[in-house]
Amino acid sequence: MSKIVKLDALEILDSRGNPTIQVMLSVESGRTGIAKVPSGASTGKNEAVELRDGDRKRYGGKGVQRAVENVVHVIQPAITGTEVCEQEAIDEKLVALDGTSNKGCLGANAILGVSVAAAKAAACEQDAPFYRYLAQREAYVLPVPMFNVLNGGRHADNSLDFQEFMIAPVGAPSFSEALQAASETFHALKDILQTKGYETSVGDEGGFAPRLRSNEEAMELLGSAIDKAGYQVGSGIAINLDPAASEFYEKGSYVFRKSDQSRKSSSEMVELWKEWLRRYPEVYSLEDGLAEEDWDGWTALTRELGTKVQLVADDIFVTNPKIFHKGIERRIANSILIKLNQIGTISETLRCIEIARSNSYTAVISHRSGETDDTTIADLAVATGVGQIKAGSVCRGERIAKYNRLLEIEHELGHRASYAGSGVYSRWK
Ligand code: 2PG
Ligand code: MG
Repeated sequence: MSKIVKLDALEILDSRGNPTIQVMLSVESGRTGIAKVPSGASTGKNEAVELRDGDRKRYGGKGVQRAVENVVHVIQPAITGTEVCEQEAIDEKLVALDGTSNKGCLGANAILGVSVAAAKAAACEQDAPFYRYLAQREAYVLPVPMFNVLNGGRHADNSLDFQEFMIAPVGAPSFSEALQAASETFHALKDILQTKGYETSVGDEGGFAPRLRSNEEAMELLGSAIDKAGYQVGSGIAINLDPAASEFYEKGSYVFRKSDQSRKSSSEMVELWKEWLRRYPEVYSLEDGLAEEDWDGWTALTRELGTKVQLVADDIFVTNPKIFHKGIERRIANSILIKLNQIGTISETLRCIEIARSNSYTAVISHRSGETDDTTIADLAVATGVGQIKAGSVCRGERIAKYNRLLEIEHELGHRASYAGSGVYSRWK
């Protein structure tokens, strides 16, 4: 047992060069936990509030000095003396201290930094790796990684309306072989893009961001890359999508502004997805196929496709237990995307995963498009055993940090580690 004795915080930069917060929390024994908070671009409207200074003279208003001050001057006095291993008590205190329903007072960035730094310090106190501190298990499952190798939407300045085209090596025997398959496919894709005269610069999540003619062309290129790398499209490497449809939803219609300017109603979008899944059976997971406001559309989409494909709710549920419950009542989706900073504490994040489990929803642990070298989500994926993670492409240090951490965990666990693999995939076919 060890009590929290000190909190410190500082403004650092994320992978887009924007400010974010780092929190350091120390306990009586002198041990410290450090957390660096990520930041999204295609954010859901109901996400917990990321507190920014709004002072245009610094970082275009994106500074986080107020969040830093909240950690040092408001949160520190309130949680000093609390047992570091009592995560729920710490998180409850943080939520109560903030006092709002969206963490808009202290900032979810400040709160999450403290929540995660506390958990990290507690793990250190117990001399346990972080995943083992979060959940003690006999055997651990390494997640199927979804690599976002073609970026569009808000994450890239190109002609793709859909945000993420991901490859998921479901057929690999182990996590390390999944990573290898993804890397080989990524490089095969690069060769193909070069041969076709496309640019090979990368977007925010490390995927290529070429000016392709259409979303369909992206699917074809991925199929060719998987093939060129020597893997089976579908059974070896599946293709997953996050079109992030909230981003192109305007006044009740879906408008394809980056490509052909066409417009679709909600029911036409449901038809589009039915057609896509017929045409591309290698897709087992579709995230945010519809917008966060389009609840009726989501119910219709789930009715039509919910037994055929994993329908992941990101913007619409925003890792919020209350909203998730409402969504379950409305029969929306069959999977939830888990992003710590959408809700702001470890305890509420774990609660969402529990709700998913007890309602037969799957869960996918996720990074944000603005990241740091923090690897919390890798440990969280292994601790919870959800079997799926998305942490960007096989490129850019802040993405690779998560995958390398998973390699480290796999190595450390040896035979006690299994790989989720096609078990995830076959459930949806
Ligand atoms: C998403 C995420 C992460 P952002 O939409 O799922 O890939 O993007 O962090 O910009 O919300
Ligand atoms: Mg998303």
